[in-house]
Amino acid sequence: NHDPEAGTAEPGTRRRRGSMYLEEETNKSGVISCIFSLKEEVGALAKALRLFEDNGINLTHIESRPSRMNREEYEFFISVESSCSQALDDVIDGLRKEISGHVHGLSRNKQKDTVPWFPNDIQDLDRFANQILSYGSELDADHPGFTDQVYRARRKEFADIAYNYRHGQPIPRVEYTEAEKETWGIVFKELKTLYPTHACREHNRVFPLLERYCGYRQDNIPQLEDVSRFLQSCTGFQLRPVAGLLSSRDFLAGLAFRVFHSTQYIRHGSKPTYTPEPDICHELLGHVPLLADPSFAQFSQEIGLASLGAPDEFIEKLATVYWFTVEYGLCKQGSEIKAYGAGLLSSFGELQYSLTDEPNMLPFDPEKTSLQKYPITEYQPVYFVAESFEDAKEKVRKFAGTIPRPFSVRYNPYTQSIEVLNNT
Ligand code: HBI
Ligand code: NLE
Ligand code: FE
Repeated sequence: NHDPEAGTAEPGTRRRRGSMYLEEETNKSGVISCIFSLKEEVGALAKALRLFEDNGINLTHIESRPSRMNREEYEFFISVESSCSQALDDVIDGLRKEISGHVHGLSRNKQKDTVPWFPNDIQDLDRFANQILSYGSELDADHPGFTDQVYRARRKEFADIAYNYRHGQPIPRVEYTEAEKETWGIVFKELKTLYPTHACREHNRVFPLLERYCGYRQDNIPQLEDVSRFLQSCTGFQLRPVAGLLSSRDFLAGLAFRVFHSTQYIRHGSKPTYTPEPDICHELLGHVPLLADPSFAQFSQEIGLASLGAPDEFIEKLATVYWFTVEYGLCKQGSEIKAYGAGLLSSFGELQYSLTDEPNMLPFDPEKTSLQKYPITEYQPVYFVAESFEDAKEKVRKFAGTIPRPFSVRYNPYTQSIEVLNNT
């Protein structure tokens, strides 16, 4: 033992030193403790400890307890000096190969080891209702509706519907005002002229069905409840009213359950061809047609599943991938490039702009795309072009595999809950 203090330290002192280590960054993984279990037999512990000796590791703590998972096993909890952390990683690998029981490394930095909370059950989504980031009923000062008292009061009504909504309830129907219907009418009419040339084939395939079954018309704003039922019959996706922007983590988590958080209010009538925030035009004209497509629905859910319990840095990357696909994606179809991103399909102005030679077009590659910075209140300077939906899905799946998460997840549609797998 080369620690000059180790031999003389009182138990109390030791604990204080332990907490100092908490703030110390010495290596990548930061593992300084581990738990391993061994079959109860002669020499088992000695064999395991030899691995530590061979790697020159000085143990500072060891204790044992009967395993609660397996009656024939004992669990050993050991700690090492933080300078041995790198070597401990090797020993943990060695233990995994050589012993019959399981091994679990513990990081000294608690923060690193903690998995962020995520909804396990579809009803858990009720907890997001009042975690709106901005807007909601509080419009930012640069919003066109900021000084419009009528518009503000109306936004509050919509926010209240969303706050009071609980999973399983029908989405309350809204009687839209003449002014609101007029705004919808302009957006609807103009976009419809662009879809045949600018929208991807999946969007164009579903759109007539929405006109037939869901009341998509220039003079009618469809009801979320009707659209949600239609979607459920196509892909199992359902809509859930939301008061405004959710955090990326919350928003993506909904997708894991095939729940799409949808605003119900409409943009301010002064600027129908582009608004930076989602509104009912964006949800119904941009998102809904693609959520009715099985392949795209699966793509969306996979992004959601990848986000559950992921570290913040990864959520940011995933949100960026979402941004450049689901919101602003372009896609090759035949010899042409078409829009499948909802932010494009709901903005007459940007949809036109996106297929001119003004913006930059780069090939979609999650590794690179996830690092691209983007503005949220103006037309995108850069778009990423996918080879096809299937190709984008495959690439995102690979990318999601790089997520540092000590478990994997699967959605059980029968119970509408998340199953957590190989969680050791
Ligand atoms: N919240 N309500 C709502 N609607 C969105 O489309 C939305 C969101 N939060 C974040 C978000 N979109 C994306 O920009 C990504 O961060 C996931
Ligand atoms: N810019 C889009 C529109 O005007 O419909 C909305 C984008 C929401 C992310
Ligand atoms: Fe959107």
